[in-house]
Amino acid sequence: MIKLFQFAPAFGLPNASPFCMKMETYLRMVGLPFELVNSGDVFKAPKHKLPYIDDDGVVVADTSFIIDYLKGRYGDPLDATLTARERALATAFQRLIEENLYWAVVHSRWIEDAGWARTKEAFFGAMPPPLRWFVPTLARRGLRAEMRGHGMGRHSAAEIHTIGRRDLTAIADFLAEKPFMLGEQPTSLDATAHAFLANLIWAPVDSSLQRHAQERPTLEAYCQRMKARYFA
Ligand SMILES: N[C@@H](CCC(=O)N[C@@H](CS)C(=O)NCC(=O)O)C(=O)O
Repeated sequence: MIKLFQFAPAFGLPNASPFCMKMETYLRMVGLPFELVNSGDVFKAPKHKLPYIDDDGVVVADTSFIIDYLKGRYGDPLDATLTARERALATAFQRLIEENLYWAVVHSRWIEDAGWARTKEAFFGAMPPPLRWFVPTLARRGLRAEMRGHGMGRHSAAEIHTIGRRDLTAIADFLAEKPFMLGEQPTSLDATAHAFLANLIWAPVDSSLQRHAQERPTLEAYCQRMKARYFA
């Protein structure tokens, strides 16, 4: 049985970590049986990030490598028939969402004061003192350093909003009226798109990015479609 090690759910979502939610979405999409382990323990994770899986002793970290592993071991019902052009588009949108938009969302949750108040309460509210007094500050400092290392953290808040809104516009324009990102049938790109968009649109964190996404009804309709199909 596949064990999926992730953070505990928060914000009323399957997971407030878009990467953890992506992994659960993918497992549901391909219909593989799995068990959720809400350990939240990044120190036990091979790359000190969540999620990772343990598949009867085979431990794999990073959602892309996990999906590669699952495709190799259990087959590839979602992406096997994609053309080279569709694969290229999927890779490009995956990078846009996971490597760029993600950091703009991190900024809205961890750096902007209003978002930080919600994040702190949701992620650390149940933590006992004295941990609750210093762990949130250390975690926020760590995220600030990561954002700076990535480069997103070197921009002003207004510039980060511009970057994030541009990504969301690109996703909305590309999705347009299609039911799924690449057309009539769902693919693994939809695990990424759904997890990251739901984490933006449905998390109780008001931000310029959230409003921009909510103003594009096709994005919410898409999330509702994915939720009804895979999380009913
Ligand atoms: N590329 C990784 C990214 C995973 C990731 O960034 N996970 C975040 C949560 S959304 C994490 O574990 N952060 C903990 C930390 O940075 O200490 C993947 O695809 O799995």
